[in-house]
Amino acid sequence: TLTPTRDDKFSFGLWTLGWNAQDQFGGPTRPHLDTVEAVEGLAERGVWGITFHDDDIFPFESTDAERQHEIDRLKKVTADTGIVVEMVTTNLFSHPVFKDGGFTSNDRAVRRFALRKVLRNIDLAAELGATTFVMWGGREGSEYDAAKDIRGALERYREAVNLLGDYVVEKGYGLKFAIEPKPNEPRGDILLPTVGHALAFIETLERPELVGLNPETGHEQMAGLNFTHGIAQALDAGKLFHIDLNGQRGVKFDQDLVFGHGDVQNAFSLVDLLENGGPGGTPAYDGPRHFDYKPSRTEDFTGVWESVSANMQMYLLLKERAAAFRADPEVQEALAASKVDEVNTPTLSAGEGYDALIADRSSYEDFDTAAYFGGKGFGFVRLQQLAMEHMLGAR
Ligand code: GLT
Ligand code: MN
Ligand code: MN
Ligand code: MN
Repeated sequence: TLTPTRDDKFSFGLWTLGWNAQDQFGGPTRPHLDTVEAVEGLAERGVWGITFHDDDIFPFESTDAERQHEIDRLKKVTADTGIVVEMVTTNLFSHPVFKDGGFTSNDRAVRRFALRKVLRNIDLAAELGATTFVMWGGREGSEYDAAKDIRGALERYREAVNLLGDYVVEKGYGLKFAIEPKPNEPRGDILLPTVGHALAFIETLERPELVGLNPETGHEQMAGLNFTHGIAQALDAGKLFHIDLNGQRGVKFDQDLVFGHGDVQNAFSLVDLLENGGPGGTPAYDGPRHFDYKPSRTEDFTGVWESVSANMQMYLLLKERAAAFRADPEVQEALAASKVDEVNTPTLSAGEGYDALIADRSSYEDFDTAAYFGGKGFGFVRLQQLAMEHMLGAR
């Protein structure tokens, strides 16, 4: 069960394993990884899908012929391997022209250029059969409060997403958009920094139904937030359109570790939610299990491929552990003792309103808080210990 297959719907960004490991403090430690070699290696390892930015496939200033040549190579290798292009995104952050953002740069000409770059790549996404178009606005933000009118920038963000919505609807493309929040890095502060900020923004759009989220594990955890909680709220809002799985250890720079190599407890609860959190213990999310990580700078290509497999192994291990946790009668009993399922019972009875609640003396006047609870605890620690024992393979 720990051998990845296409049915697991694992997918990888080409910029992840393809990263040459250049960082702020030093040059690349690995050469460029060619698209064809990357896709073939992924296919051999049971991967189902890939994702990419325009600039991952053809360099920023490619001629039309160079661009088409690379697209043709990609089409051939996906056809040969059966790998699906499930998501496409646009690079609006690497080139210096985007130093103050793409959709929200103070410079209007840059914003018009950014929109054209995205529109062109939406055509490519549709042509390749992608169903999700991610928008990670890494350069949309500021370092200095006086330098950015945040409300104006949000207006421009909205103007951009509304225009892209018009475009896909009028072209009849089967694409939906997924906004990827991140609190900071590369900008000092990025717009739409968390799942919550992005959810609120989506509701201000002209076509909110076309726009959801692509939350990334590490990005929420960089803000000290609980990723599983964020995913649960995205599901509650019907906005979990896509996901970026990786690892992060606490509030610091974006580590992009292998999934599960960061906060493993939170990874366990996440996999449990995704796989078993739907009605009657069915999957709560049926989209791609997409990894957005970076093979550490210390690794050579052997290590790169080890890390590709490690992401999938961690996911499958946690899935297996979560299933064992759910199936354990002792866990079932502990869950019941902790009243975990009782939160699904509505607080009011059917047809009951505030008048009936106020008339119900047992709910207040006759509710003896001391006698009722009598110092009794919820037993959450025991439940957590059982979860840990399952997670560590001790049960
Ligand atoms: C970049 C970023 C990721 C985003 C990618 C999509 S690009 O690598 O760090 O989190 O998901 O634009
Ligand atoms: Mn990241
Ligand atoms: Mn990243
Ligand atoms: Mn990401």
